[in-house]
Amino acid sequence: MQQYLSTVEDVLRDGAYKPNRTGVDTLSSFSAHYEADLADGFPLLTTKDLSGFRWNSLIHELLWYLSGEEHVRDLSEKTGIWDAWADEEGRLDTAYGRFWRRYPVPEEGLEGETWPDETHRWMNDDERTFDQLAYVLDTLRENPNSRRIVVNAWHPANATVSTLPPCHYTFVFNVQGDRLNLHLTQRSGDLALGIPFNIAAYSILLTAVAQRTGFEPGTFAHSVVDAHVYCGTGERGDWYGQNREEFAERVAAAESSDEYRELADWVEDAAPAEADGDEKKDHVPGLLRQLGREPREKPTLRVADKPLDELTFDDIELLDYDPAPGIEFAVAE
Ligand code: THF
Repeated sequence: MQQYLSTVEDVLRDGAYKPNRTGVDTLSSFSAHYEADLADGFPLLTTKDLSGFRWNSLIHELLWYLSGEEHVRDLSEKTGIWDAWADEEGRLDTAYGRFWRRYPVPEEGLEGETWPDETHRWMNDDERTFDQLAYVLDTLRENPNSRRIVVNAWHPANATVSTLPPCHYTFVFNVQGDRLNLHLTQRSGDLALGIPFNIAAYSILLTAVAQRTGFEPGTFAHSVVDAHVYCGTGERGDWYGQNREEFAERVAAAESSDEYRELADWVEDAAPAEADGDEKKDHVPGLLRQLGREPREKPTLRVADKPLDELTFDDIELLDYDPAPGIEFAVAE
């Protein structure tokens, strides 16, 4: 996906050096936007291998969103990618599915407000929660021209106490002709790790929802407010701040894959070594090597034709995927 590589290049060249709560510094840009037309194929990155254990993690993460669970107890048996943010009982506020499937509804509102009662169509039985995904599927079937087909994972009050409020916090479905489009807004995006998973997961969701409502999968559009590349802890991270201009100039000058590789080697040589335990938290050299790779033919996605709530791992198939080798990045917590 060329648009992904351009975004990474933009952030490495123009991004501001920005330390943050994780202790792993970043190069960060405001407002990245790109689109992928699913009619051209499934936009899984081909410039690094996302099959095998990475595909396993990203599919189980999506199935977990769909499940509505507010804990990682079952997800943890399949992948550890969410474990760092859960409490001892496995609970976490960023459990997207909790908001997608069970968004809290007040008992009673202030004067002048209206809220659904328990018998309302999309309210879940026995709890004051609302199933946003059921609302989406029904509305696409009954009133496809609606401009209110919004799913919201952001709860302002919860966000102030949560250890990690949702990053990709709202998405909107939009019908044009026979095409169903999805626009995702993300407040914060880790370009090396999270974003490739998000592109894949929401493209699968768009495909599955389109199939179930009689539309062709259309465009996946992604807006990322703070798009960043993690560049390491301690002196390693500081180095990018101190050498911001020279590094930016070198990124701007690199064009061929050999030049990107040389630049990655220069960074590895010039920047202080990562501390023990912090290896690969600097994503810059890996992304520079990735920038030197040509995107390949897009793979094909096949999703079995059954209700969303019955989808399992084997129902989501990846065909004709021929990626470049995988790249190892460590996650900032
Ligand atoms: N925090 C940070 N710093 N980056 C993120 O991408 C991120 N997430 C979630 C919550 N906080 C975040 C967690 N999602 C990987 C992928 C997604 C994650 C966390 C980690 C990861 O390490 N991926 C590896 C494969 C690891 C595996 O499969 O075990 C990779 O190479 O892709 C954004 O949603």
